[in-house]
Amino acid sequence: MSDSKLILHYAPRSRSSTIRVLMDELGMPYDLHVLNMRAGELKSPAYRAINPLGKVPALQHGDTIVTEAIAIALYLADLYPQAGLTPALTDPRRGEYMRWMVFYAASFEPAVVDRAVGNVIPPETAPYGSYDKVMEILAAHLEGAPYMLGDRISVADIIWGAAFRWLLMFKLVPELPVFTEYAGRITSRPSFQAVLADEVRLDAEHEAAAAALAAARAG
Ligand SMILES: N[C@@H](CCC(=O)N[C@@H](CS)C(=O)NCC(=O)O)C(=O)O
Repeated sequence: MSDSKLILHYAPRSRSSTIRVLMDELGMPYDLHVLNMRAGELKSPAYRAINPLGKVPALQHGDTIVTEAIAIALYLADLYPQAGLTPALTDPRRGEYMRWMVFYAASFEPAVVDRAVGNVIPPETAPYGSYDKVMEILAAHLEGAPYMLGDRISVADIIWGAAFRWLLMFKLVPELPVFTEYAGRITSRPSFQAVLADEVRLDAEHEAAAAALAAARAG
């Protein structure tokens, strides 16, 4: 493993929160570069040089920059297998792990976003088939076991647990007991609770800073 420093480019209450929790769960040392999304810091030229999309998360590891939450999660999981949350290449669960990590980014998120904005795409064209089918598959899968890969928690659960918590709040996934119980099981962990508590403080600071900036610009 490279011993270069890890820097997480992060803004509270975003996909980068999940990566912050994951890094804490993996027990890795890292620096947090906190950006104020409310004040437009993600769109600064300096940050766009790191992620041209102007979005978080982004990870810097020495000279390597990784963007996309799922790519970052896979990268970190393999850097810190000693945490016991990463199915190894030889683990029989590895295929299923890869499947659910990629399903998250390639099928689940697009299905949820299309639903949220009212995009109706024929199932033969949509990469995810249909929103209802995606939810049906996930509900059936989680009915069978407490975690995505069975009886043991893995990196996949940090991703999925955080997503269900967030999307249940915004009513973007069906309020089924299987989803609420799963989200509660994962996000009641101390790692999530610590980050969520810190984000209340950070977000209030960011809101005040953004308001002060707007007032200064107006007057
Ligand atoms: N596909 C990206 C999506 C990242 C993303 O949409 N991040 C949001 C926060 S959850 C963001 O940075 N939004 C700020 C903006 O677009 O101005 C990923 O998975 O990392």
